[in-house]
Amino acid sequence: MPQKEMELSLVFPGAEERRVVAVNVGVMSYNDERAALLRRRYREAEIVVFNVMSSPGAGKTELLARTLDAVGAPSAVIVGDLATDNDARRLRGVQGNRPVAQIMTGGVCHLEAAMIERALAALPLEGVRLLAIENVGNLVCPAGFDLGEDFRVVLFSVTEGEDKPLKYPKMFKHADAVVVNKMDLAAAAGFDRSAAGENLRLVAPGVPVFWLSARSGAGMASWLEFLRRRIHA
Ligand SMILES: Nc1nc2c(ncn2[C@@H]2O[C@H](COP(=O)(O)OP(=O)(O)OP(=O)(O)O)[C@@H](O)[C@H]2O)c(=O)[nH]1
Ligand SMILES: [Mg+2]
Repeated sequence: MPQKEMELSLVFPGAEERRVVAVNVGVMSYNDERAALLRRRYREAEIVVFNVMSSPGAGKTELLARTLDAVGAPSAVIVGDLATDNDARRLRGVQGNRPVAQIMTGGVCHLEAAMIERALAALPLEGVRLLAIENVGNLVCPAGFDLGEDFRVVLFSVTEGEDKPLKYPKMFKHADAVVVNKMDLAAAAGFDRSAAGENLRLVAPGVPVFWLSARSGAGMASWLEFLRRRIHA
């Protein structure tokens, strides 16, 4: 987690000297403190938590809806969007009773630990073993904010191009698993799987990669197996 994002050199009107201001230090360390408390809280409740990140529309909600229905562990979801509760409604599960909290961030392009704390206050977690956090669709900002999660999953889809790991390295470098989604569209999109695999190896060597279609279900089995291993670890 970066402790200092950047330094700004400022000259204030009327001031004699130039001041160097470290921007983000306070914000980031406050977030890290809240995230550490969350991590402790998840441990005490014996809940496994993962944070799913991608660009808008890569398929986070589709993947989570399919995954949580199939994984075989009681689950809950916190989902962040700038506006609407569309995704929360999609994630309630086939019975419609999965605990889901929608965070509407207004203009904020990522989730922060304090937002998760507020969402948890209204989320019944009795008996829940797995908590999924769907972050705001964005391949940049969410990477910098620890949410106390056990592991991070980064998604990209075949229509976005093979070079996404090279262009957004911070996001991919900190991933514990990568999902390449919409493989049902790979041929139509002219997607080069080996180039994408090579780019991932360059940026995130050794990270497990799941090539799947959340829509058709192809490739879901090994992703589900990965999740089950994490739940029982
Ligand atoms: N063909 C195909 N379409 C998919 C797949 N996964 C998701 N989609 C479609 O892609 C669109 C976006 O999917 P979402 O699950 O809403 O994507 P998201 O990442 O949650 O989007 P935001 O929350 O807005 O960032 C929807 O129309 C999905 O049905 C897939 O594997 N194949
Ligand atoms: Mg979504």
